[in-house]
Amino acid sequence: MKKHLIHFLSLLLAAMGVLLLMLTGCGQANKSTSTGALGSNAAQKTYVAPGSLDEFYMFASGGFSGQIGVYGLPSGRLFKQIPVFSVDAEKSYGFNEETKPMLQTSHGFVPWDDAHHPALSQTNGETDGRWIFINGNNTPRVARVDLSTFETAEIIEIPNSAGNHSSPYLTMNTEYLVAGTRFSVPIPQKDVSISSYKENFKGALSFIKVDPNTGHMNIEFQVLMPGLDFDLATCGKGPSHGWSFFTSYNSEQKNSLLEVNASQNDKDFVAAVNWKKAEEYLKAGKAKDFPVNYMHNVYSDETHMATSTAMKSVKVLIPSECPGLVYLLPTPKSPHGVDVDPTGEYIVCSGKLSADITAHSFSKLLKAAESKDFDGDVGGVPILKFESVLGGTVKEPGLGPLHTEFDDKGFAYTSFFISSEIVKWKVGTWEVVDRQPTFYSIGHLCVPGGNSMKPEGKYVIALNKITKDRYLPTGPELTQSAQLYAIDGDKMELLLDFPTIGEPHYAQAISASRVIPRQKQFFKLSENKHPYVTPTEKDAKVVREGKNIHIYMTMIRSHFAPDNIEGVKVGDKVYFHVTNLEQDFDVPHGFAVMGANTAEILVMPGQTETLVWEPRQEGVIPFYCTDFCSALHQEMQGYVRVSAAGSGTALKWWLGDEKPVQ
Ligand code: RUQ
Ligand code: CUA
Repeated sequence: MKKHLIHFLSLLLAAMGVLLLMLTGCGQANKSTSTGALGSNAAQKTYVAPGSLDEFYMFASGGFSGQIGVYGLPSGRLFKQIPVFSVDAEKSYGFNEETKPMLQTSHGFVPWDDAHHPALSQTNGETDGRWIFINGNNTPRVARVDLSTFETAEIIEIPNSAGNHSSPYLTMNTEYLVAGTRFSVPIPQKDVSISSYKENFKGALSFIKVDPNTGHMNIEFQVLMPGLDFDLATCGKGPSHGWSFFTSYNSEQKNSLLEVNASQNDKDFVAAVNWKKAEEYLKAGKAKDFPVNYMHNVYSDETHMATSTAMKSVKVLIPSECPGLVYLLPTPKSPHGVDVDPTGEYIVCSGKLSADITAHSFSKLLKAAESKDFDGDVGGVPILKFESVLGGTVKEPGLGPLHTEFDDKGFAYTSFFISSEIVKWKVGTWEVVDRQPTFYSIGHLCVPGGNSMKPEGKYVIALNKITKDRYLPTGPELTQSAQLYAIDGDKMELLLDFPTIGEPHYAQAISASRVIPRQKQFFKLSENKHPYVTPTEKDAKVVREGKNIHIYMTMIRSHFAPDNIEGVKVGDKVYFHVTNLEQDFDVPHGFAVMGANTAEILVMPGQTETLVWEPRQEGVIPFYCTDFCSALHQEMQGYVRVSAAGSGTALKWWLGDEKPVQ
């Protein structure tokens, strides 16, 4: 019976595979790689022997998971999930008192977002291993993760935005990151008919300044564009440094049935913004202050707490009042990715509905702008003539181009969603030199440093939308997945499939050697400025303030201090402020108490975290360490006595044979 079922399942899977190949059109390409991972020494090339380290880190967005997954390459091993926009019970992110402010927005506490595009910080056009930024798509936000701790250090909300999709993309020295709105909306928001789209809706492009030392973000200005849908973006480098480029669709400016109505025009636009010019206009006082509401949340490694600040205004530049600030480049057709090649000259656009890949020339753009080679305008933003800015075309490379990255040898790699493949072509000659199928329906791809001036090359990683028959089935939802290809030879070679957490919309990778030297191993206890720190066991205490009880507790292998507490009453609010006294690498302790309506806390060495518990029943309630920290981890436990609301039980606490303190 079981055997039959398995046989039936495998037939079904095979049939699904065939069907999918027909649907995605990758059947043809499939033939050309019957070798691939099977026919070569692929296993050797991805084998990282036990105890050895990977050569690269890869940071993949989790899409609807809201987080970042950290993987090693070439092994594809998952190291960590960094909580960014979504609460994470494992690390207590968004559950403990310290990190709750990170998820504050002008809409209140928003415990989830849709994270798409990680961006590694760069210095001189090269990835530097300091920070990684990522967008929250739904409630517009940008986050910065510190790569010394692999923790989210800052989240800034973006006002006047609705769908923070074309974000975050960095300039070559991380001076700015840009964030374009996917949905145009009334700015300022107001109650109008949706069908007044053309007259009332606008799209804001935000320029967020990044402090070169601290990484702190600050919305420097916004450019108020006509009502388009801004999709993805990139920033210039080398000669084009000082400019940013945003793809857009819906040049038709429709507000319903976009799959048809926004696919009418042959060409949509790339908006080219001269941000150095914008800085001049700012200085000249050309910006208008718009009243807005947004939150700016910063986590401190000194206080081990996040703070949330309400912001009230933003500077806005209006293109029609700022000549030379922004131009529109006609671009075939509903472009998704826009990517500047490592020389900074070509702006490569992947038109989802275009047969070709179009590259604009930056030097031609400058000339066309200078000679006012215009072809009309949209809402006061001049359109440059297509022919005047065209740099080159890759003719009919595949179906559904989405995104392009570059290697260190002058080649480009473009993902094709519909034909489910990666196509390698030469920048400048525009000839296709290789193609490999992906399994299946690739979205974005990633070459280590592939959007910088100095790509590291070696691999391209496909970030796929569909896996179907590639993995063991796991119910209705199958794993999402990435595929690793070697690109150091003339031909790309498929080496490895590996599953990912959430949907990896995009990933960036970097040599591990650029990240490892910055690693923090523990937090110095002597520098802990948490308001409820307990620096030694002697300082442990319990303080009642009305109905609030603050427990200053420590943890060290393998006990809590105090571990017996009495005098808590039903109706109290108990704050366990727990400090991990360890001063060594990789020794977190956890803390959980029965019936708490929140997650455990997982406290790093030298850190303080707070768990809030509101006991509802009388009794003696245990708590314990959740992280297996020593041979006596299981003994790392304690009790809280909970008395009735009106009882006279005195507050007291102790550890071992100590006399109770009261
Ligand atoms: S993205 S593939 Cu192209 Cu934000 Cu999802
Ligand atoms: Cu501490 Cu287990």
